[in-house]
Amino acid sequence: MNRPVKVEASLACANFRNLEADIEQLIAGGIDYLHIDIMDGRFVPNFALDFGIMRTARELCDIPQECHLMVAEPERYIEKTVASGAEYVAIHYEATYHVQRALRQIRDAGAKSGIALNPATPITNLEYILDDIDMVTVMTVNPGFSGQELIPAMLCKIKDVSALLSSTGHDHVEIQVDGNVSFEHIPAMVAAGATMLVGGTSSIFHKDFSIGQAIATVREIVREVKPFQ
Ligand code: S6P
Ligand code: MG
Repeated sequence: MNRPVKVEASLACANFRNLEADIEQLIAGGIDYLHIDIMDGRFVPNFALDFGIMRTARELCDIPQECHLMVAEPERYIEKTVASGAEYVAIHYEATYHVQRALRQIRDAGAKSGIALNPATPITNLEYILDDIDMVTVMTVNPGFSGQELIPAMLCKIKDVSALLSSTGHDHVEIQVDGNVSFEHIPAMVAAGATMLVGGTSSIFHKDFSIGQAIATVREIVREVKPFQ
């Protein structure tokens, strides 16, 4: 798989005391997507962003938005998420009884469809929905919080998803990685096949770097990666 790697900023990790300043830096740094985490306090034990934040971000910039719904029964919110400006909507495999129908609903609403897998969810669950997805999100931590440690087995999972997509003629499906996408882990993630990198506190919003420096560093690291043979 040889596709340009997209660099994304996880908006939940931005400085909400001065969101506009962070967004200006993201624009200047040429970030590819804003990753919007929506949490309902039920599917995950936490709350995060909402449609209001999506609209605010749209008022501040044209950076495309990509929305990660960490909510139970996401089918209840798909149209609203798309209407709020999401180019991609990712739902969790574990969050609905009717995964395929919900994926269709995303496309019918006019967005690209993503399926997110919790760390323990096997990739065999993708087998019969490959034609219904534009993106697979490999959760490299358990969803719900930023600042967690990578689960090492997830590097193997990225590679397995990549092999599954290649062997079934679904190379166009993006592989997103979400959770502890750090400067240190990016080489292994990209070498394994990741094409969309969600950067939070461990890269794009790293406390020791400016946002501009962080984006440039991520791009530099990505350029150096040699794919697995
Ligand atoms: C986690 C959420 C993620 C985080 C991101 C934080 O539930 O889906 O998008 O916001 O992973 O990044 P980091 O670098 O702090 O792990
Ligand atoms: Mg996320």
